[in-house]
Amino acid sequence: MTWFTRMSTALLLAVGMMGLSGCETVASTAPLASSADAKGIIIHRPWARATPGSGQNGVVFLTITNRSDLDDRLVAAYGTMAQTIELHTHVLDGPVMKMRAVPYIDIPKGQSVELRPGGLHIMLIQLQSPLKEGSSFPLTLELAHAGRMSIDVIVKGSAITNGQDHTTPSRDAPLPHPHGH
Ligand SMILES: [Cu+2]
Repeated sequence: MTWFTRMSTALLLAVGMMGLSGCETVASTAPLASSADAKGIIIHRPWARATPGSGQNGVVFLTITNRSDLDDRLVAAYGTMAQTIELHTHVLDGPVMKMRAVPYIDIPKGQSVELRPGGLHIMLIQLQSPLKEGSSFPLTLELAHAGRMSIDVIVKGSAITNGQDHTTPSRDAPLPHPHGH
């Protein structure tokens, strides 16, 4: 579970930068809320798969919780680690899962939306350099109402990555859920 320890540390850092005291207590406390927090959007566990070489594509997964009173949507992601960053989903095309770019990802009020292997994800097209396990990189998310928020994405190793194939359904074990709710 070393990746988990690393991720927890980095997540705490990211949470600290957002002025939050921990994701369990965000809604009721957060006395020094950042603008992102004031708008009730919380990003949980952002992570990316390690990539073996350069000139490749990467994928970012995370969970977005909307504790605001407004339906929101993720409309874009920005960063310098890749030439192009898109929002993607997977759709079944006959027997084959394929990726499709989507213009936005709805985050309804009061709900959490999980970007995860085999489903919605943020696509990093043409990485500037490989994503190394244990490292992290900044990413900016843009939401229609909440605006832009910066996060740190943790790079995890992936035993199941086989070359370019991220179009097949993932057999990843479910992520541990650190907060027991
Ligand atoms: Cu994709």
